[in-house]
Amino acid sequence: MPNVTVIAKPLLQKNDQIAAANRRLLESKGLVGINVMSAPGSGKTTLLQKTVELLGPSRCAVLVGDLQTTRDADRLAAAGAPVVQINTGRGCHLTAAEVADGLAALDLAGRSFLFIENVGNMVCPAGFALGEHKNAVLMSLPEGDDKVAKYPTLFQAADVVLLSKIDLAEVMDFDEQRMRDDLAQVNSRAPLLRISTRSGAGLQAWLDWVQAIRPA
Ligand SMILES: Nc1nc2c(ncn2[C@@H]2O[C@H](COP(=O)(O)OP(=O)(O)O)[C@@H](O)[C@H]2O)c(=O)[nH]1
Ligand SMILES: [Mg+2]
Repeated sequence: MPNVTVIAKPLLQKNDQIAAANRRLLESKGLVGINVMSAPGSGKTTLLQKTVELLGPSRCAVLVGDLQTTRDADRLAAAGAPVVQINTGRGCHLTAAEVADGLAALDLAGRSFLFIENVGNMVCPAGFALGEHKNAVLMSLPEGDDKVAKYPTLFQAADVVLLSKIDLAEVMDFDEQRMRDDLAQVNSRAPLLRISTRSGAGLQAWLDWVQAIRPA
């Protein structure tokens, strides 16, 4: 299948070049970038709302990708940070070029953290670098304990895994040890943080992880 290789490789190379330029831009302005990925509904926007509030809106900027609507941008703007919503139409993930356009529309001066909420999807986002320094992958407890095993590529890309909505543990059948065993098979370096934006559990550990990020 040489044609597939010939076509796909330059596309990914181009994306990687733009991602590298995005990373340089962030570093020149003193920011670290965090790419937040998960299935739709895992709690990305809610976590970023809390994160912006707790870190301080003046330290943060946010890009958010969805196929349609500005609903997430509206929620994140209410938390006080500058936000750009990227509508991908049919696109199941953000690209580095879309992030470059988003960065151009954000005032990054004096800020420390760029959070990128990727399009909700457990497959496509992990294949496209955006210029981030770290990848945060959420999975929520109601999604079921088999998701790491079923979607390993997403979890392989993670620098941290957030098990979200742990306040629902009592009402769900979720075998956490099974999920941890699956994670150990695909990614032994990413810490697993148990969080709930509802109860506040684990949020300090997440903030500590974010604030420890340094450009590579
Ligand atoms: N019980 C519970 N619900 C949550 C938690 N975090 C988010 N949710 C709910 O999950 C739904 C999806 O959250 P959202 O942040 O929009 O997810 P996203 O699609 O990944 O951005 C919303 O109804 C949230 O209120 C949590 O920690 N516990
Ligand atoms: Mg969202």
